[in-house]
Amino acid sequence: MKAEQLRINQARLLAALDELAAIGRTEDGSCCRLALTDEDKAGRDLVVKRMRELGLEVRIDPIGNIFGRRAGREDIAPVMTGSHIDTVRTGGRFDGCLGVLGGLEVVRTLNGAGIATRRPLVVAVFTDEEGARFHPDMAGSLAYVGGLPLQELYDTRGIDGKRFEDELRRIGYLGDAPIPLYRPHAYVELHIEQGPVLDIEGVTIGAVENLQGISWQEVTIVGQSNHAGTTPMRLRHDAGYCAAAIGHFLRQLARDMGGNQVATMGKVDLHPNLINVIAARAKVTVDLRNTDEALLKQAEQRFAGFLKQLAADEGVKIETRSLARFEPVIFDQGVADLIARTAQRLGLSCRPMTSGAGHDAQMIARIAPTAMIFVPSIRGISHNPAEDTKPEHLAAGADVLLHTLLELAA
Ligand code: HGY
Ligand code: MN
Ligand code: MN
Repeated sequence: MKAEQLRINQARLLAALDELAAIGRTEDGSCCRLALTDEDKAGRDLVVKRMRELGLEVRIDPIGNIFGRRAGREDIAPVMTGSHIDTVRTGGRFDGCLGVLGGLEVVRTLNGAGIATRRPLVVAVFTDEEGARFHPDMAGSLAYVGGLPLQELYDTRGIDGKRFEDELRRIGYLGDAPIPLYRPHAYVELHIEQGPVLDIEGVTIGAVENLQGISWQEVTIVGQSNHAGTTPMRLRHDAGYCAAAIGHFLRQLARDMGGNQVATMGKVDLHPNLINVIAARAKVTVDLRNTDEALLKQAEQRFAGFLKQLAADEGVKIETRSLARFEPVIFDQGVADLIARTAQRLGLSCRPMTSGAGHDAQMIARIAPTAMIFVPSIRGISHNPAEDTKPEHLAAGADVLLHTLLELAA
């Protein structure tokens, strides 16, 4: 069969996605494989096994990043694809996994057709993309490109207090490959959109040209615990109220700024967290994002000003700690155009996209020409067990990946 007639096998791809989704499934149907947990290990073990069955040379680096390499006719810089298989606590079946298993389905299709490529192909699984347990997000790919010193990553404590290096060693994925093992000729990542745009517009493929900036911080408020019944309102230093005020301010801030500004208070921990005690302490996380760096900075500054005023008004101490800060990323226009041309050649509707979510591609873009392929998320739902994408869209995304990689590896 001629290369351009090649298509991936949809049933095989769906079966591979279901097989991985079963690992770490919780009773509400979520995929829960937080980075470096036993569930993450089980997912890694499965993917490594499938890579070996496909004849890929499997290498693991000291960050726990996994690489499956398919030899090319020439031993030169490879074309790389991949993503992550760690999840948030309420993960869906496709976030990250589609990029990894889509890459393996491309390999399976090429093996079946006996097609050799000039350049080697590499399918990568990057460690701790979600950053939900060990901040920041995209930690594995960030360290891979030298944006985060290895020792700093190793000493990072998770939200459960465990050390990154100890957990990586415990699950047996502290490898010895050099960092970076490969400087790819190009990198293309297939991922669900996780937003509503493609679904609402009825478009099948997104050629992702850029990705918004991300600012994560942890805010610690220290007030004074006191009796909920006897303490007059004017004498309170209520950390619980301050946490609520922060959530309200963030919503107002995003509304006032409009445009692409988004703001989320995702995690709230109160101490002592009891009905009749004014909270002594509160720890909240703040996720600010914007496609425009100057506006993201403005959002951060307005938030900092609000915290200062809140501390003065409430007589509490407020400290912030940055957990992640990534500027907006422009992907390689040539690779994005190739994705769009490939989609058109395959008769698929396509439109340029901006990514609202962070992805490993934004880090690999620092060392290689990079872009992403999006497929629709039904109702834009993600980080939620209801995350869903039509089977034909999953297959369409993998077909665009197949032909984009073939062209880049020629
Ligand atoms: O946070 C993100 O955007 C990604 O899901 N890690
Ligand atoms: Mn993802
Ligand atoms: Mn995610």
